[in-house]
Amino acid sequence: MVAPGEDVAVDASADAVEGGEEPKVLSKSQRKRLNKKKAAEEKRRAEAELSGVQIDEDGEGNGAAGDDTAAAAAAAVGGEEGAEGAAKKKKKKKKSKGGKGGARQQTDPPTIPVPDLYPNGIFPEGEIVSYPQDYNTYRTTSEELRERERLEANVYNDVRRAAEVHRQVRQHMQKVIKPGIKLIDMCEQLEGLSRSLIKEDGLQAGIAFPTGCSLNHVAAHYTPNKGDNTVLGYDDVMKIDFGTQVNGRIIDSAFTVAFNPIFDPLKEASREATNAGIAAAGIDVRLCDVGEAIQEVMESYELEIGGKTLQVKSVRNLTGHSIAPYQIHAGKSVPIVKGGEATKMEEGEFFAVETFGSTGKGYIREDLECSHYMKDFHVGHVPLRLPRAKQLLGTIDRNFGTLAFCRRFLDRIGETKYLMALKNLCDTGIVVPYPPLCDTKGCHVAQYEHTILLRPTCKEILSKGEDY
Ligand SMILES: [Co+2]
Repeated sequence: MVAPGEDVAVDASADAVEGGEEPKVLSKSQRKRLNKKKAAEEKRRAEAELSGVQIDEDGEGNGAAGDDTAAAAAAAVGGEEGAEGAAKKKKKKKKSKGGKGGARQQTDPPTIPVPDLYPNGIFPEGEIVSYPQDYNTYRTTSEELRERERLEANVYNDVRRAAEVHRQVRQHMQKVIKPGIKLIDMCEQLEGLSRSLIKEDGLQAGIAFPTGCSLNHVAAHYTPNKGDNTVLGYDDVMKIDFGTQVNGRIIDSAFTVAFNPIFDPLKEASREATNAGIAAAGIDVRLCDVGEAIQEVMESYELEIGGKTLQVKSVRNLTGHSIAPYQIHAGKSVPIVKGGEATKMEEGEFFAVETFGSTGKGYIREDLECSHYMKDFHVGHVPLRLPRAKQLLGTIDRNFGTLAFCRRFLDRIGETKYLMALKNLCDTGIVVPYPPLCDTKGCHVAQYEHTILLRPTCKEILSKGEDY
């Protein structure tokens, strides 16, 4: 439903740019510059807002941008209540988009790059959650910590752009994915949409890793190679795991598709286990405690297949992970069973919280043909004798850097007959292969995953959407 107050807010912003009547909270010097050179100032203003210069006290918003600022400020200042209020506001605002002026509305199917949907360059926040731990309550209101967040405003904005693209891409694909779809076509469609919505720009913005579409007992790291004619079936359980990135800030998020309702409890187990892991996460929280919280929820579910009742198991040798710029696995693991490491989560860290629920052994091993590869993040210069391997490495450096890629990505940029060279790069340790990860044949695995950010003042579930 359109909230009238919100529409007014959006229109007021448009006027502010057109007519020179900027929100009252702008400083004098900002006002001067605005009158001087409106076009250039628009960007500058967005940046000022991003770093929290404007604070809209009444929370009504003096413009679309002011509204965003209000949300950010509320999240930072008001703790749970403020954050929730801000989240609500954002929801309303989203729905009121595409009114007379202000932000543009996405088409169906989506065709407008996300940066073009947010003309002020400010992308929506994820879900804001305050830290539950007693020792963290001071964080909600600390002015010092808010200042620390202002310094990170551009990073937050980059990763939120990647998150908004992830939401829009997946929500469209959820409508498209039906039994009978060929997986390779599905992946190419998803990746094409990611590239266009993020406004792909070399390594500055684009896909963060190949589209995983692992089926049934395959838990992760499967995407079709050229010539793979696998078609999605009614009884398949498919994990769609894909990534977007802006300036190396990665969103890694996944969901499960199954058409047969017998798998509903399996999906729910993983979805709720992931939510439990996210709820348990926090600054100075031990990773083993997150794992225990996940397992407890996961293994409280059971499902019936062919008259047999099966308890869902957490896959004990799969984990979530910390994320750093251009580094999908940055060193810390988020276990999904108890008994893990006591290492703590820290302020400012990004984590992919992902859980895998299985009807099999709950233990995976590498199997099947490899499609996923990634340069070793820490590898230095390695002298190569084979000219073809040298040339392929140059292509990988230019196109993917340290981001993961798949054989199809090499195909689409025109590489042919690269398997020997690729093997050489793997043998020398420069590139690491990531083969499919499989539980026992005949079983089914579900997965849900979000990327979260442990901000100084609150936890932000960056990839949260209305779907999951
Ligand atoms: Co992940």
